[in-house]
Amino acid sequence: MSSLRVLACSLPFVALCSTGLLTAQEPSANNLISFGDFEDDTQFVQNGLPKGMDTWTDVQDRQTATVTIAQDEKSSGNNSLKIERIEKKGNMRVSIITLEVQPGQKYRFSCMAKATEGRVQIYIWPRGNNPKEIIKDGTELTDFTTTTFGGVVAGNRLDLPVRDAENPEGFNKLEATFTVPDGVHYVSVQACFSHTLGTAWYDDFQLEAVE
Ligand SMILES: [Ca+2]
Repeated sequence: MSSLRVLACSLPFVALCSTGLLTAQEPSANNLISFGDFEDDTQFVQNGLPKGMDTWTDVQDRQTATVTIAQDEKSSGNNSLKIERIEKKGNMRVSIITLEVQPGQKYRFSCMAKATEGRVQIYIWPRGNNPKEIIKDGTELTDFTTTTFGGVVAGNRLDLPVRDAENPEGFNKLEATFTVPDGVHYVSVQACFSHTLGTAWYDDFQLEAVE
């Protein structure tokens, strides 16, 4: 009898897990990224992407991926950012936006991401007084750490190999905290999906100052 009761109680929890609802994150009122959920159609003015977003690839002579705002998979609302690889070779990064930050302040970054293979990656590039110039002297974010299951950090990059993810078939939360080093006044956030075939989706970008 008691085991039946336990089973009955656990069923709704299992149902929630299987739909991925438990992995969604609550929007933060202090989010510095204004269109991180990709739901504001009025922002989609640049190549179909939100204003301020741009793509970058190290294979300059041809396109190795397509980048769109898509509706087929999403963590919130109707839309997500979709990177679909055409070729295995090379990087494809999408710059979300450049944001002003305060030296010495701690920040928490998070987003939701899924991919059919390979790894989803986030770069957080430090910038100095010029928001358009990436610091190229090896400056790294201070105490850059992740709490994401299966996630690893290297330099200014957060990686989640799909095979190591808590939910390999669905969206996973990528989360990291860091402190802004002296001399850094801006960061640019990039979603990256590289050196693989397949498709990745990103949604619900957040960056907020924390205590
Ligand atoms: Ca969304």
